[in-house]
Amino acid sequence: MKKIAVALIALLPLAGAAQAQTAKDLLATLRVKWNTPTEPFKMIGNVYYVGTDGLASYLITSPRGHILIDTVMPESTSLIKANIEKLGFKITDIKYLLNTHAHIDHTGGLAEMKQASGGQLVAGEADKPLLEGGYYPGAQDDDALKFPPAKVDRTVREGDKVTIGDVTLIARETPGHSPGCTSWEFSVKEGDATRSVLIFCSGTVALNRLVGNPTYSGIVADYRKTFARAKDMKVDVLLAPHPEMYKMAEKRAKLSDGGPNPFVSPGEFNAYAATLEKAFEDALAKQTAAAQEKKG
Ligand code: 4NZ
Ligand code: ZN
Repeated sequence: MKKIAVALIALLPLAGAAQAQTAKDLLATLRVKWNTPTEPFKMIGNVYYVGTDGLASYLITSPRGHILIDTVMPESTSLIKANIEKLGFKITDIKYLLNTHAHIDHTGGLAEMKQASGGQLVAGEADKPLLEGGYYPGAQDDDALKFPPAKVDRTVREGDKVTIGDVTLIARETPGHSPGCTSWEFSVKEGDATRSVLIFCSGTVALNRLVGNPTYSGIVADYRKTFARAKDMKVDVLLAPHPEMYKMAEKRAKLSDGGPNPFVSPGEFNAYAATLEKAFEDALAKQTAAAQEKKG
């Protein structure tokens, strides 16, 4: 994990061909954990983890059909399918496929899952061209980051709802990590309690260029808008596309019958977003300094 973080940071000042090569090397390292299987399990209420050891995918079930949020790398779609079936659910009962953001590690199986389930793909409006083109924003010709394109059936903006039976998910615009980065908010019943869940899109800088030739125009303002909003969002259960973002493994190990649900962690999202904001401002300062140095 440390090695990966260092690699991501080291990557930031690079541009063009050098960056493409590094993304490829980085991907080769990340792919190992990203493609390692893990047992699917019930997290809370009607929310199930059906991802891999290193990448999340969530199944939200209802008697009227299910919602799948994100897939993983293109080569690991069979792991997601097997996990869903292992839990006793049917792929063909998936009515909606939702996406947090259009990056290969979360979209790789969308086209295949659409085909297999017959479900409708719903995503943030600004990510539609990326999903339908199968490329990383600002890196159209980087083969390492390409994924199978998937047709978006419905785009969402702030406050739009996706409903199936008694389950309603609300789209929250949290742009920056990708232009259409969409977090999904909903509530679950846990005994007598109702908990608010947020599947946060992401707020890391990762491969994004913030200055000079930015990944997309307006990226800096978008990140800042997201961090500002995060401050007053009330979230009981934080979930995200990368399981380490909310210490999934640690919490999973604490799951027990009758005990408090370890995924209930009010305030964790706000604290996590504050660390992301700091990391973003640090990365912005570094990228700005590197760009100035290059100019001379
Ligand atoms: S992400 C790679 N989704 O921004 C791709 O965390 C996407 C990410 C990280 C790393 N990559 O290709 O190495
Ligand atoms: Zn991403």
